[in-house]
Amino acid sequence: MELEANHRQADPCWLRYAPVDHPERLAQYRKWCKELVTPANPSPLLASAIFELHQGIESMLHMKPQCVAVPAEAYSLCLGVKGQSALIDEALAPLADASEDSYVIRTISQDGRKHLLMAGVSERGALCSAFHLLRLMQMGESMEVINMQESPDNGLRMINQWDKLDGSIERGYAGGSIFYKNNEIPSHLTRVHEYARLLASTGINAIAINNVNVHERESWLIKLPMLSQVARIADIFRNYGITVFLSVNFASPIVVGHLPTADPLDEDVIAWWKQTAAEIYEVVPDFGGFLVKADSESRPGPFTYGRNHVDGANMLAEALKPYGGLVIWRCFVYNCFQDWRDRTTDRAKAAYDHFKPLDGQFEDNVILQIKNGPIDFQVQEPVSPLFGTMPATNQMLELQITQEYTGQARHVCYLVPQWKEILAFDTYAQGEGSEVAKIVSGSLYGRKLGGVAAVSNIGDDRNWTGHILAQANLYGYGRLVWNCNLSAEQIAREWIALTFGSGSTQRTEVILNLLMTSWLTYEQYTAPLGVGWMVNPHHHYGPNVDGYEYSRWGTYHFADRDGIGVDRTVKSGTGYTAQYREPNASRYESLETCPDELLLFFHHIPYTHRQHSGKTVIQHIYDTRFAGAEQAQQFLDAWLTLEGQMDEEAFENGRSRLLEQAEHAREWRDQINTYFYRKSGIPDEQGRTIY
Ligand code: GCV
Repeated sequence: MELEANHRQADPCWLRYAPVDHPERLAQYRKWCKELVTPANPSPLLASAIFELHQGIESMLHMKPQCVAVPAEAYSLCLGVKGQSALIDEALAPLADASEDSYVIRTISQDGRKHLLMAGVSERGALCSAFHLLRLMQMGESMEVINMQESPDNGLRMINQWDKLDGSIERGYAGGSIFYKNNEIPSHLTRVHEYARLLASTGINAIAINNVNVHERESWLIKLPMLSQVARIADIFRNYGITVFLSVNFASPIVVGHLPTADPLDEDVIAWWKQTAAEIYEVVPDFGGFLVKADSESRPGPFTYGRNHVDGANMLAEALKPYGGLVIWRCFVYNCFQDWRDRTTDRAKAAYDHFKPLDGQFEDNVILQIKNGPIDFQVQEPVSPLFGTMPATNQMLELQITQEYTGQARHVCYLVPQWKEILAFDTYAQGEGSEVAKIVSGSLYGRKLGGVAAVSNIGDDRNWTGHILAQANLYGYGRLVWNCNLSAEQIAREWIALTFGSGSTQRTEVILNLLMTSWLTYEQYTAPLGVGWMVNPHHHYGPNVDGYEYSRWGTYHFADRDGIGVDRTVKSGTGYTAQYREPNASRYESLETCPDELLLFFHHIPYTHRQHSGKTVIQHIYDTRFAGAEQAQQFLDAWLTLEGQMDEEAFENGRSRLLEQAEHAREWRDQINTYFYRKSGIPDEQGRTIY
């Protein structure tokens, strides 16, 4: 009952479907929406599309469309899937070679009647088209003449939940899990249903529903009776075109199966996984597959048995293959106990070193999931050099929507601009124009499987994401991985219009400016020039210059009285720059060409070194810390001008979070400036107070 009550109040986010108040638009929309032509016996997935159209239209237009099999009105909406009617097939003709989630939205005239067709190559495509039309209506677009076709850029558009069975969420900052409470899957899953709607409306088609750190309790999700509970979740997501995956413990044969080993080459282990896969597909016939974190941060893996990651991944892949299941194998593999004092050991090098030599050896249904950077979702780090270096292996990108290192839903940090930069990064894998976007979509090497996954930022908070503005990251992620060419601003504008309405230009501009400058601002008052971390160990929130949790070997950033930064050059450092192809390798290797924002990631330099901007490093640190803290205060001031322009709860949420951010940014500024002033002994040129 408690969960139901909580559900009733859940924020509809970008699906609020506010009543249309523009009289002309209202009249036009009502004209088109009197009638909804649908198949007589829709499948559950199409039924979701119909439900969404009904709900949206009723809420926006205060009218109920008539559901009919044959149009009778002069104007009608018409929802369908390939093969359903000549009309639909004709509309879909331009998408003959397009992927299955593609769709068209098109107005046509036939027999003196006008139809607005929403036609999907698949049922999922049809659902996406319905959400697209509703989005256009929410944004006040005309329905008179529409002619658009959409195909997703990425096959897998995935969400990773880091939810644990006890109801907590690793790196979750918006309350508890909506999937688990007190070591069970609750009887009411209404929030899960709402979540499926939110995700599907942005184009998401896959979700792993438990944390990649799979401990003993979570290991049992793959077996009955827990599996039948997983099936309830899969039923909900299936109706919204989203396939469910589970994270698995590599040592499950021991933990769950009571075998003496989890050696991937052991006959009993192989048989155990095959049997387990068979059981899973009995209960969840369209199960997506396994997500695996192995040999990383104390999680078990094939190394324990002297095997490699091909042995581990392929053994699971063989078990899933008969059912069309996938193994998504994470490349976040590094030894957190390594001693880096000799300056050749480098955590950043680990993923490439482990995986590059294995190219071409993985089964076709294995995809390697690679974090965007070589370290760990820092506010600024280079793109992982592993992208594009394994032409004969499926690769996908892993992003983090939850803001582990970027303010944890207490600071605003709109991450779409960062993700755009990552996707646009040219790896030169096949010469110029070999961007990460093309590698992970599979198009560069003509691979069928690929995509993007991201760690979710939702919890059971009423507004889902803790900070109201963090909803933009969840929305933006879905939209961007569907269409990587959308700009960060375009996505932000959409989100603002859908969430707050498009009525007030001033409100739109204030929120837009805040979102668009937030990543840079956050970078300005936290760790400088790509050096990373500087957060409190373990929980990763708040300033702590030496705070890296694995700092037992001394400061990871090597700051002393003369300089700072990690020398990752071939010439004198860890040699990491050699993992890039040319011209990236030389660009990062040379101090002359290394981009300023990554200077300390790649080079150890004196505080007096002059950047391309002409400023010394120490002066840059001081100036940007002051500017960032100042900007955070301006975010708050700007937000305060919006009082009365949105519901009180949203306003108050933004106000209190931005107030905390402004105060916290000053603390960041002071701690970092003080640290470097004391280390370097060089005063601020402008004589500002540094404690
Ligand atoms: C799920 C970082 C995070 C961990 C996370 C890990 C991973 O180390 O701090 O919480 O574990 O990344 O991505 O596996």
